[in-house]
Amino acid sequence: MQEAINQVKTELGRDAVILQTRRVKKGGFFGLFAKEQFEVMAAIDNTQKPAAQQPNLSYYPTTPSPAKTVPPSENQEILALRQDVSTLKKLMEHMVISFPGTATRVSPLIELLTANDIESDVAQLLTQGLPATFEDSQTALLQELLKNRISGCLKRVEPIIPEAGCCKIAAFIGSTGVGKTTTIAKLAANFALKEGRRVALITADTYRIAALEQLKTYGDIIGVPLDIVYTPQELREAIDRHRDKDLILLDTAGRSPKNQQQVQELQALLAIEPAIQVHLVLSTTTKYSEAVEAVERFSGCSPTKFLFTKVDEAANIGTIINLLHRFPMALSYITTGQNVPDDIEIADPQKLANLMLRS
Ligand SMILES: Nc1nc2c(ncn2[C@@H]2O[C@H](COP(=O)(O)OP(=O)(O)O)[C@@H](O)[C@H]2O)c(=O)[nH]1
Ligand SMILES: [Mg+2]
Repeated sequence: MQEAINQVKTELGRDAVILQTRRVKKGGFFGLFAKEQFEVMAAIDNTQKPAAQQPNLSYYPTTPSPAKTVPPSENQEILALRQDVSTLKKLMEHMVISFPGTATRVSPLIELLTANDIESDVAQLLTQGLPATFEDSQTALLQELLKNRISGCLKRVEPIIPEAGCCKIAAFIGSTGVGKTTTIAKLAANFALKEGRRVALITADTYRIAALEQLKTYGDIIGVPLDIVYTPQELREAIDRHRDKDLILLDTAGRSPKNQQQVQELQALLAIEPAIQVHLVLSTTTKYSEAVEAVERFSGCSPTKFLFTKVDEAANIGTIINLLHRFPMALSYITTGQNVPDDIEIADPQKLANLMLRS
């Protein structure tokens, strides 16, 4: 709070009068994971100040004529905002007048969300405060509002950001066949060939020869080294060998989340280096209940990011918001096909929200 008040003093000067201070919860999933923030309302009496002492005259006008003093771009923004507010006001008035007492019907908005496999508790949260019934002409506007709410829930995006002189290590874990190895090949090709980063691959997927050969082939084509490790100690040594790289991508065996022993082995492997960022790879074609099971089983490996594959094959991607609601982690990438290296993108909340509301 003291910091907020100091900020007010810096911005408005020592004469600013604090009118009100309060703690507010902002962001999060409609209050569920909200962060506490401080709000300070302050005012400044400009009329008492001699004009000469007001360097920021355009922002603190002494006369009530904003047209003259507010910069034109700001003026337009204010006008646009006013217009938005008045449209919304009209819309809300209309809703209340036209549809009294009809709140018991299932909202078409909730129907739209659940048709896209968004769980009903999540759908309820997303539609909080929105009318249950409305005219067709208002559908587009309300859907837009929903999309904004959805993208707000997906806004924690954390892709891999290599830094020169700092060896980033990213591990990819998840069930067999979700697309870990293919995703690693896409990332390696993009970082090494398009961005000119120094990349090394390490694989701990030694269960199947075919899996080893798959990554070896990609490594050879991209021109990056591949190390094969069987034990945590070997992983330690391989990481140390590649300290000079910008990025190490670590592939893991497609453990079955049902096999707890395999997951524990993986946990022991990843535990040797705390700097490893762990991406939990899930296919968007997986049923929500199975995806939940996978997240719970792999939780011992401390993943911090979701990476969703096969968005091109999924009938809908409601699972993404369902999972984020239940497990508040970041999103890293989504993959959209089998092509290496093109079919991968940094997760884009707005784009995902659009996809999520396919009707
Ligand atoms: N349609 C589609 N297929 C994918 C995608 N990512 C991976 N695959 C395919 O899924 C299969 C399994 O991929 P792989 O990388 O071997 O999975 P891993 O067992 O998790 O390493 C392969 O046939 C891939 O081509 C994707 O985004 N879309
Ligand atoms: Mg693999």
